[in-house]
Amino acid sequence: MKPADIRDAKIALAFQALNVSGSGRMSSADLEAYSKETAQRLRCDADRERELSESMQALWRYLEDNSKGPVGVAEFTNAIRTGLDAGNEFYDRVVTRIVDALVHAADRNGDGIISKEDYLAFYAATTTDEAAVMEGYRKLDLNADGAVTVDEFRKVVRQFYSFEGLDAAGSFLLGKPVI
Ligand SMILES: [Ca+2]
Ligand SMILES: [Ca+2]
Repeated sequence: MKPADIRDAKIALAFQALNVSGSGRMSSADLEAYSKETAQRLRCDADRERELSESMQALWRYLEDNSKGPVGVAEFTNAIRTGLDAGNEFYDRVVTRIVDALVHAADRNGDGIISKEDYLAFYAATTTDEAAVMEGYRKLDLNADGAVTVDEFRKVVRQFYSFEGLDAAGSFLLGKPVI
C-alpha cells in the first residue's frame, strides 16, 4: 500500500466511526447521533455535550460545502484530504475543534489525563478488542510515563491525519493499525 493510500484508509476509518447509521452515506443525523451517543456513554455534562455537538456541526458544514450530493466514503475521504492538504486552516477550524471536544469528553474527571479506563470507555462503542485498544494506548503515551495526557492525545491526532504511512504513533489512534 502506498503511503497516500494508507492515509486515505485512516480517513475511511473515521468515516466508519462517524457513519452511525451504517448506511454508507453520511448525514447530519449521523453526526448528531455520534455526538449524542458519545456524550451519553462518557456521561458528559451539558457543556461538554454542546461542545461535541457544535464540533460535529462544523464538520457537517464543511462536508456540505465541499462535496456535492450524498457523502459516501469516497466523497468524505476526498473532502477531508483536500482540507488537510490545503494547509492549517481546515485543521484548525474543524479538526482541532473536534479533537478538543473529544478529549474533553474522554477525560471524564477533567484532570487533563486520559486514563486507561477513560480510553477503554471512549472506544467501547467501536471495538470489543481490548488488547488492540490498549496497544493503541501505549503508542499514545509518547513519553512512556504510563498515562496519556490531553496534549499527547492532541499531538497524536495531528500525526494521524498528517503523517502518511504507519510509522507515526498516530496510526494506532483508532486502536489498531489500519492495514
Ligand atoms: Ca481523566
Ligand atoms: Ca505520557
